[in-house]
Amino acid sequence: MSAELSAEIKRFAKDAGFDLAGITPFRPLKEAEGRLKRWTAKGYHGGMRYLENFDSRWERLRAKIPDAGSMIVLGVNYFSETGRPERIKSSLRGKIAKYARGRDYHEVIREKLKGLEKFLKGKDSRAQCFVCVDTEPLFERAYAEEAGFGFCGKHTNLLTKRFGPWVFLAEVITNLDLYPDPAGPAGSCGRCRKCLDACPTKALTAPYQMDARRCIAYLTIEHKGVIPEELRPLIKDRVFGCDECLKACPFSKFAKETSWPEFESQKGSGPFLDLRSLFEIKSNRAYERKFRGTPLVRASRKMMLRNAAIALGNFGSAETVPTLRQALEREDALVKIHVAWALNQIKARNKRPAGPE
Ligand code: B12
Repeated sequence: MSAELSAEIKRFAKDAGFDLAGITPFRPLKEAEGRLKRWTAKGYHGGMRYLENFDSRWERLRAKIPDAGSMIVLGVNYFSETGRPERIKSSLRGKIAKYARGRDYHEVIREKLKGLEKFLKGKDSRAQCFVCVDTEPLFERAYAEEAGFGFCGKHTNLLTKRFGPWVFLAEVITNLDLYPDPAGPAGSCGRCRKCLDACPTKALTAPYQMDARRCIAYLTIEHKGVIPEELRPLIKDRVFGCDECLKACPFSKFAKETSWPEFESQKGSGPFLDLRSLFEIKSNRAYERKFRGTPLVRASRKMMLRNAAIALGNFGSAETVPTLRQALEREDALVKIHVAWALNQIKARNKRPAGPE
């Protein structure tokens, strides 16, 4: 086991721009697996069926490098407050969660991980590596805890003392025999319940327990069907993801501007989309072209129009009626259902006598 090589790898990762780097054994995490099974048994994962096949996916991952025993865990601070002055009228703005405002982190981080892989192979020609970011069957937050990054908060996200919760996680699995870092001192949220109280849809049903079927991130990005009517008003103007539990977290005081230019707002869609102009995107291809290289392509055009219709319904502004009426004629069933709901909301809002809410 090489302590020297391990230190060198972490230095290289930091020089390459990673904000956090640590090493932990690559091994199954039985406790987290048990939690995942209990979670999916309750149906809390909604339509994210891939979370049900953890065991077979894990076996396939292990088979890629049968003698892998180490994992290099990386963290990237993505918090960004920079941006261009907002030109979209406030009643037409659909909000994007912070993680999705710049370039697609999967692509950006994978590219950097490849650099790390090259470095490892240069150090030892027998080195085999597999790079992961988000999509592999790994409990990324639990491994990050083990690598000493911090601890899991009641909102279920990893909290770090250097950047708060605003970090992406990524890993390199390798057969190099590396020296593991000690897990950080056990942290705790104590009695704090700010994230649970702040969740607009009460998706955090208990500390460390999320019912994804109510989470705005799930509903706007992963869920492909109709959004339950009772949740629509609570979504407000959020069209892609949600940050409320993280913003309410006291650890957000540790947030600092990212040093990754790719995650600055001006490199992607930015913090807001013009809801009306989304309806001018007429084909899936045009949608993909417009948002290529950003996380927004994770949602399809019709999912985004569904989300936009909900936001317009919540704004209740009569000026968007012509756009919505046109969509009611042209779009398919999923969009229509939400557009019809939005038109009803606008009608109800504009019938009410003027005056304070
Ligand atoms: C599925 C998924 C989602 C789902 C479900 C979220 C969830 N909480 O599981 C949805 C779509 C809702 C989602 C939303 C978001 N996600 Co997401 N998501 C994932 C994914 C792909 C898998 C997560 C998973 O395995 N869930 C399964 C269940 C069983 O996990 P769990 O119940 O939360 O249990 C874990 C912890 O809570 C903890 N735990 C559970 N119980 C207990 C009890 C105690 C006492 C303790 C101490 C700990 C603890 O241990 C478990 C194992 O780690 C990961 C990537 C990955 N491969 O890990 C990204 C990931 C978790 N997501 C991420 C991000 C950024 C987000 C959003 C912030 C995006 C946004 N702004 O819209 C939101 C945050 C919402 C939230 N509060 O979680 C980051 C989080 C980084 C971080 N700092 O933690 C990850 C790691 C992706 C990445 N590579 O960076 N996500």
